[in-house]
Amino acid sequence: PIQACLFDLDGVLVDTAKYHFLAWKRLADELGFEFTENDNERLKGVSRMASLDILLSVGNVQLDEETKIALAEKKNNWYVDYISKMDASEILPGSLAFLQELKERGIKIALGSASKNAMTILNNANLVPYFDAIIDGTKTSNAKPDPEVFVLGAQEVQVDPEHCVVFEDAEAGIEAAIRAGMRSIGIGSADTLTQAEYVVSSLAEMSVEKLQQIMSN
Ligand code: B16
Ligand code: MG
Repeated sequence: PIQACLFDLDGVLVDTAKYHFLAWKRLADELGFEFTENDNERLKGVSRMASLDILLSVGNVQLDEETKIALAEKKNNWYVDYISKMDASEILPGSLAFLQELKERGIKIALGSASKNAMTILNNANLVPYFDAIIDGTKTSNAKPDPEVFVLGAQEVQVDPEHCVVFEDAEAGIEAAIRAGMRSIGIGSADTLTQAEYVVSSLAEMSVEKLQQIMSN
């Protein structure tokens, strides 16, 4: 049976993907090229600097390292400004009920996010009390699909990988779960999350009973 659930943050528990998009689009606007929501799909779950490289490739722009660091910081300042105003209303449907049920049933809860801004988001959304472990971009050195973020989370809650399940909206995150030797559930569409064991459109479709049932197969 599953003893720990590890959650990605952006796109799984909270709707912050729209703020990442707004900030990246603003940067593309300044640089003078088009950046669409479709382009933005490729940035999900990807680290900040890797995201910038993808964005610049969309605009066919080449820059030196120093300029890139400055642009990433600029984007982050806008993003931090957007998320500083967010609150619990931006928690995605079903998240709170599922976290509550996991807690009541004694299943450990860990965060496994690439974001260096995870604590700001968790604090603003009042989500901190649910977590037994919080691993984010400030505690890891290798980005997903490297399994580091989930391996550290499982260690902190002291559960073996085979009893852990990862909830992810990005293909890189599902791959990280597989490489960590964990089970996986995709949040989104089965067309994009092809490697996930099972896919739901949101956590509103999840319950502990359903989880244990899916994972017993
Ligand atoms: P930051 P997750 C990821 O968070 C986002 O999906 C991704 O779009 C972002 O670039 C990355 O965090 C880094 O975020 O710039 O705030 O450090 O999905 O792993 O929770
Ligand atoms: Mg995500």
